[in-house]
Amino acid sequence: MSDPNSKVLFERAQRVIPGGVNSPVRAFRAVGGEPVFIREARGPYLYGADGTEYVDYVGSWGPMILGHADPSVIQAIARAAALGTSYGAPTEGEVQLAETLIEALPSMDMVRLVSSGTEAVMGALRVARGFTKRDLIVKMEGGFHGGADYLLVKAGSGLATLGVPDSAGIPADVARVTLTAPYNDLDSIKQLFALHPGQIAAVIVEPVAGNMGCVPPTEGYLQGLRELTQQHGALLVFDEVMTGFRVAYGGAQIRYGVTPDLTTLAKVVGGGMPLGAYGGRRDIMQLIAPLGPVYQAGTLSGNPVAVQAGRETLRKLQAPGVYERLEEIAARVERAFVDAASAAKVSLTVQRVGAMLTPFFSEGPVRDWSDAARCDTVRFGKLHNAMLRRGVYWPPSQYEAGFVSLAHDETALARTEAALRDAFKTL
Ligand code: KE4
Repeated sequence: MSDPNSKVLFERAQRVIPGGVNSPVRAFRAVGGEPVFIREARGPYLYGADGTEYVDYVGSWGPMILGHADPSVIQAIARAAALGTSYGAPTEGEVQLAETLIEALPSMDMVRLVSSGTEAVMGALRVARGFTKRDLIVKMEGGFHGGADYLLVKAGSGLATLGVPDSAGIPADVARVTLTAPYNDLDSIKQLFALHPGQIAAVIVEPVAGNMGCVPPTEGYLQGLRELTQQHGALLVFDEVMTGFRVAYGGAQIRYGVTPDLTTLAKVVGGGMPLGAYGGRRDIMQLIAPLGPVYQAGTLSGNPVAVQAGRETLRKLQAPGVYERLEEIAARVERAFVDAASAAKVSLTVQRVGAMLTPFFSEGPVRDWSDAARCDTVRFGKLHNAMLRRGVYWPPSQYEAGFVSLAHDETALARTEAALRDAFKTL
């Protein structure tokens, strides 16, 4: 640990917060060492407690697609906050954000704003069960959809990172209603429908998996899920919490041209403030209280400050050329990994979709969780530490995606390339 201030803060934190962090993956357990405490961030940079500058590729796990402390987003937040931080009553901003989301996503006729991706997923799956009057949910091994009990089954992200795919504290009866299948495997979905005829309410999928590292859908996979769910009267739920406005303006349903029945969003749409959303077909969404019998509520749902952060973020993402620029930046980071690994004769597989990517210490392509689980996570940890020591802050887990932002400029990218060239030599 090079940052003494972080060391002191971490010791204090561990006395009062489990593991010293408010979300497990931040603890650096998978990569060794101790977490860097962050004092501030600007553009592509994070600044550690001791002032050390890092080129940031975590981006708060996805939201910071414009870069940190974007001036106009900060201004939107300040302006909104000066008018009061929360009313518990409807506001014009919520309507405007809802209209923007509906315009951007083909799947959305109506949308409900909440405060996190977890809440968005819980709402979407509850209305899917209410609509179909069925109980079973299908998720993919290595898929992560937030903290709802029944979804912490063979889950990715922090659970995969810690090697505990199933969380403790989940009653067997709850886990029983969740079926799992390998990602990118349509036959297994066909089998589940055959085994549980008329009982599956929904299939939820990350249309580009990000929580086992970045794993793209194979050709025809998403369309296959669309057809199978339609055929069996189940709903298709795209969890676009990570991919929404990240892999295209709108998300993976735009990039791959497959329209689900329901979509969940968070991260980018909140611009770094707590905001999530779920939405879809009108005939489904009309079941939600107060219109219908499916109950979902939230004190800070549609929070006026978060809404303005999200609105300003999406407004800036509508500018011409934004996604071409993100593609260029991310392709350059991908190239940097490939070139550094090749120069050091290290076998590496880099997988990228748009502005999200993962370097896998894997002999071949990573198509699903079983491939991802074979990666050399020890070597990944060594690379992470070597990059950190050279001022590049990469997500501290092999089973996470890295994110670029529009703020990653020539200086930040050149520093990244130099750091990677050096770091790979130490592996
Ligand atoms: P939140 O409740 O964390 O806002 O969203 C949960 C969620 C739902 N769906 C997908 C596809 C997600 O990736 C997430 C959360 N992502 C993780 C990182 N992979 C959040 C970071 C963390 O757990 O600290």
